Amino acid sequence: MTDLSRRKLIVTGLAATAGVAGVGVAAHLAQKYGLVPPDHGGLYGSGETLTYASMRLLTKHSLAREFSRSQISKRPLQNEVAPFSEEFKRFWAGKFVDWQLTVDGMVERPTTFSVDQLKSYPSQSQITEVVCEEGWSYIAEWNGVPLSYILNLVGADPQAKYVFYFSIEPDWWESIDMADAMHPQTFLTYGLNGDDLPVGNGGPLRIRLPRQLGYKSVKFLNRLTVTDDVKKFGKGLGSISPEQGYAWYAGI
Ligand SMILES: Nc1nc2c(c(=O)[nH]1)N[C@H]1C(S)=C(S)[C@@H](COP(=O)(O)O)O[C@H]1N2
Ligand SMILES: [Mo]
Repeated sequence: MTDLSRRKLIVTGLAATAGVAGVGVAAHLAQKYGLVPPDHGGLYGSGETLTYASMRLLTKHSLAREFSRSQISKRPLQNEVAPFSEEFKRFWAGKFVDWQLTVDGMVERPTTFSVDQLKSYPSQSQITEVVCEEGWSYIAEWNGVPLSYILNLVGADPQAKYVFYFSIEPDWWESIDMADAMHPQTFLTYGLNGDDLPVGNGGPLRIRLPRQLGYKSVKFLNRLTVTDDVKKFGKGLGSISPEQGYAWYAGI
């Protein structure tokens, strides 16, 4: 099932349960609590708003399922990526010692981190599932540092609404709200199943966001920006996904 049809089902189900008046109430609540996603296309009856708002109200503090070591998939799948740029190949040839993650925007101390610096912070692991909107999934152990740790380190403005994040691949950029950015399972990962994160899975650095579909877990991460202003990026829909027909909020 495509992400779109899945979303329609959720919305249809919600609307059926809530009734037409309920949809209006949900839309009202969404607006009141700032739960209107950047890619909403008009508030009333908007599938994006209902999905995001209802999931946020229900699941703000919920955890994605974690698995045991014995449930790790035999081979982590690697989705196809576009051909690597010359720039990326140079980083790769240098074993990524020069790779940098820049963190800027609404932060007290804009900072640039190397992968080794990120590795020097308290490392955590999670055994979670990557779920692609195309219908496949696998379970793996991810090593990294919680994004919340880095946001606290740079002094991210607690009032800011979003974290935008970018890959060295120009067509891969996303954003999440602060609830997901500070969520304990949102990691900057540099390790997979006990080894360095393979390039095929987004090495040297990738965000892992197990509560959303795979496409939100952007590979080859090189910049994070804390912001309130979604309009500054692309067409102002929160990420490149809505520009291509996928939802900005891809909760699972
Ligand atoms: N930079 C970048 N990040 C990306 C992608 C990509 O092509 N480029 N593919 C996304 C999609 S659609 C999925 S499902 C997951 C797949 O992760 P995997 O290759 O580790 O299985 O990565 C996501 N992150
Ligand atoms: Mo995907």
